[in-house]
Amino acid sequence: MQPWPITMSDKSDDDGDSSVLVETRPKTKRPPLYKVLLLNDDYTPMEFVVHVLERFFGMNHAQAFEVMLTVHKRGVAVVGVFSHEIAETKVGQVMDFARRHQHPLQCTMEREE
Ligand code: TYC
Repeated sequence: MQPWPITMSDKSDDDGDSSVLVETRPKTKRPPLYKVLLLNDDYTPMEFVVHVLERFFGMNHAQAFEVMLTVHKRGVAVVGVFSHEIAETKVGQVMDFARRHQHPLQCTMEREE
């Protein structure tokens, strides 16, 4: 009859080593993230940019207005950080929406270091 709980001395692996459960370095790396950048231009209306930021980047009106002004003043701003696939989708959505409305608004992505 076995007593409970089973102790190490019951197990066949009790060979005296002291680091059986040491974890090794994981060989999986986190996937890189990508910054989505919005660029300033002289023609796209401010309200259109605010709408883009609300529609595609989930910002409220105040946040969107502030980010739009940052791009307007500084020339460029990061409007979000995403996986490669999501970043590509956002860039595509913005570029397509701007083109359909005949605005020269530019949106790009850049790998985050
Ligand atoms: N500079 C534009 C204007 O004065 C506004 C603007 C802001 C355009 C941000 C693009 O990404 C942009 N109408």
